[in-house]
Amino acid sequence: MTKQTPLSKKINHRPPPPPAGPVPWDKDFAHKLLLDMLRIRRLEEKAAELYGDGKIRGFLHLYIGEEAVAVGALHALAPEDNVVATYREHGHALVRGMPMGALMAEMYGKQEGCARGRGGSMHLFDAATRLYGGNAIVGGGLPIAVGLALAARLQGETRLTACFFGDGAVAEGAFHESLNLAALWKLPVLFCCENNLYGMGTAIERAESQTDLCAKAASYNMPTFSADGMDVVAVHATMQQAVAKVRKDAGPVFVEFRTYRFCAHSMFDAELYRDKAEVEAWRKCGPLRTFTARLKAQGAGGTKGGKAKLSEKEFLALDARAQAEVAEAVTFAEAGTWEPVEDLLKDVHTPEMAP
Ligand SMILES: Cc1ncc(C[n+]2csc(CCOP(=O)(O)OP(=O)(O)O)c2C)c(N)n1
Repeated sequence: MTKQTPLSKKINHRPPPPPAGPVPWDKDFAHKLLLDMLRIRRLEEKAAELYGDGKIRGFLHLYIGEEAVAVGALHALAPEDNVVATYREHGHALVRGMPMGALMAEMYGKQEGCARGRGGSMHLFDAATRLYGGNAIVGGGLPIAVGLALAARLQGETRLTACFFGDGAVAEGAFHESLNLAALWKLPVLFCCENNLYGMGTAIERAESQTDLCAKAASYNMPTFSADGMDVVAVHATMQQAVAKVRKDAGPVFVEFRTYRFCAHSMFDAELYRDKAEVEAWRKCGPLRTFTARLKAQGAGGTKGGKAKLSEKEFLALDARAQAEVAEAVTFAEAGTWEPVEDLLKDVHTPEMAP
């Protein structure tokens, strides 16, 4: 830990008690969400390795530890809803339905990637699944989400727009402008804050005068919810309530998911701002670990429509599926092609400068 200036207000950085108790889902749904968490985890473990090998370059921000948020929340949306995310968006893209090969090829910079290899890890985009980015600008997605919701309103569509952003975005002007306008015009936006306690190396209490993010959002006159983002069951249930509220009132709602990233901010972060013991404590209540344990505690061999259960064999089979998908995605990306140099100015709208 480096020595830092005193804080205005100390907040609790300890993890919540690990989620416990029965999982109120049928087996198919529980396994589907577990598989999605495994797909994100295995994809990102591989991405970190590929980064070390120089196959993936530029910035890479891992979502490991936060998987329950994207998985629980996005499974509460309809396919026609819009999603806007941040640069930490591999999980959101996968759960929304982006093929893993297109995601991996994008990280490689190959033209078979979802954005022709021009965006990289931070700019995943997929019109087919209504994923409107991936955005490198902190808070940059919020005005886009409000615009998408306004467009839907003007076109007489009922879709809502879910916008994911970090706690770091809450100190940005774009956050305040977006919440204000969405509330004033009663636009159907679901503001989903992934509060992992840090914006890069800055703890939330060093950046926010008000660390109760729901209180902040409520000042814009909108309903708020807060959930344990380490518990996929709680995330899903809270998101379902929030979605229902947006659809019923056609106005914005703010949801805070209290979560934690297990890895460094990006691949260039020595992590001098937090104790190893703090990270270890959160890892112990990791979303994959606790959800798996809860399902296993319910026994093996659950049937469709019955109580969700999981045997070790079933867990290993799901994990093998996730790993096979990652291996296929790597093969796809490796076989991908570079955009020819003569195409590089295609779709660039700035006029060519005179020599
Ligand atoms: C407008 C802007 N300011 C600063 C940065 C540099 N920056 C990149 S990530 C980051 C921290 C954001 O933290 P948070 O929103 O909590 O998201 P997390 O990385 O924790 O998921 C900052 C300050 C940026 N990308 N955009």
